[in-house]
Amino acid sequence: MTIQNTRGRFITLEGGEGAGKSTQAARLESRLRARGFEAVLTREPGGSPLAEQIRSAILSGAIAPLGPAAEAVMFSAARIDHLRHTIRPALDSGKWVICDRFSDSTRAYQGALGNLDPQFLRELERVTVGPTRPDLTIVIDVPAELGLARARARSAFADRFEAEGLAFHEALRNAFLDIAVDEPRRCAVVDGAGDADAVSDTIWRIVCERLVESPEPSPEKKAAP
Ligand code: T5A
Repeated sequence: MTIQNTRGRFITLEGGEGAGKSTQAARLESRLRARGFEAVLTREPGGSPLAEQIRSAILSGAIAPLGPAAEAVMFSAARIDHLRHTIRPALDSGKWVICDRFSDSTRAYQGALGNLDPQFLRELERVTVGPTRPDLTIVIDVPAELGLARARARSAFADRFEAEGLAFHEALRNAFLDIAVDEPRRCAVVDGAGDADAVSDTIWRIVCERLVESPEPSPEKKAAP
C-alpha cells in the first residue's frame, strides 16, 4: 500500500495506562518516515518546554489536592503551549503529527472519572484546542489489569494516575470506548492485547484507509465547536 497524499495530518493515540500508546506512536512515526513523510512524534502532557514543566508538576501529584477541575485546567494550559509551539507549526509546514495522548485523555481522566460538568469540559476543550482537532484518533484498548501489569513491569514507580485502583482503570477503559462510540468517524478502536507487531500492522492499515482513501475531515470534526 502506498500513501500518495502529502498533506500533514494530526493523529492521536489514546487509551489507558500501559495500553501501548508510546510503543505504537513510535512505530507509526517510523512507518510514515519510511514512506517518505516528514513526521513529528510528540506527547501529552508535554511536547514543548513549558508543557514538560507542567507535566512534572501534574504527574508528581502536586495538583491532585486541588481536584479534577484544577487538573483539567493544568492539562489544558500545557496543551495550549504544546499546540502553539509544536503541533500547529508542524501541521502548518505539512508534517504529520503523531501525538501520544491529547484532549480525549482530559475527557476520560478528568471528565468521566473526575465527574466534571460536561459543559465546563466542552468549553475548556473548545478554548484550548480551537480548530486543531485530530484527523484520526486511535484508541488502543486493553483490559485494565493487562495495561497496569505492563506499566508496572516497566517501572516500579507509579505516577499520579497509575497509583489509582483497578476500578478507576476499568472505568477509564470504558470512558475511552464511549468516546470512540460517540465519534466513530474520527476514532478507531484497536485491540492492544496482542503482539506489538500485529497491533502496529492494524494501526497502519487504519491510517492508510482513513487518511489516504478518505482524505476529507470527519463530520464530527467539521461540526465541532
Ligand atoms: N493524563 C494525560 C490525564 O489525566 N489527562 C490528560 O489530559 C493527559 C494528556 C501521563 C498521565 O497523565 C494522564 C494520563 C497518564 O496517567 P504517561 O507517563 O505519559 O503519563 O502515561 P501513559 O500515557 O499511560 O504511558 P504508559 O507508558 O504507561 O502507557 P503506554 O504509552 O500506553 O504504553 P507503552 O507503549 O509505554 O508500553 C508499556 C509497556 O508495555 C510494553 C512496552 O514495551 C512497555 O514496557 N508493551 C507491550 N508488551 C506486550 N505487548 C504489546 N503489544 C505491548 N505494547 C507495549
